[in-house]
Amino acid sequence: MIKKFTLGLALAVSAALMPAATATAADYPVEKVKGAGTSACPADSVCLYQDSNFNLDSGDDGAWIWVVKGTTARIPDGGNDETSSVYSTLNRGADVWMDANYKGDSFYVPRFNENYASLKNVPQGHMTANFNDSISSVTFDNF
Ligand SMILES: [Ca+2]
Repeated sequence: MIKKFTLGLALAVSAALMPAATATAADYPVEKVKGAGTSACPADSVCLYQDSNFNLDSGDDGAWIWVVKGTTARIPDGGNDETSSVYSTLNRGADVWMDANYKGDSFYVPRFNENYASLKNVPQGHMTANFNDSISSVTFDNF
């Protein structure tokens, strides 16, 4: 009885892990969707919004969200240097970088934090930096 339960649990765990393994296998695990608001950001993702205020002011045609599912050396699909707001649903930290390959200035994006509705004055120590239309790569922290 216990053995059967353990096997069932092991199968359930491996099934739950499979989508993540598939997504991180891609070179650029990024999905491009249209949407607005932090609720449009899927679970376990860093969402790079084309416009400020999480695309909420973007008009009838909407705007793009690049949904980042893993560490990405260069945002694909027209998303390079396009981000104007950022939101994360990850259960770990992430950093967004100005240059490709995790170079240049960066900042840390905590989970469920709405402080980055605009990227024009991101705190950098005692200064601020303008990250608007600049983000080129994303790193996910290890657990
Ligand atoms: Ca850049």
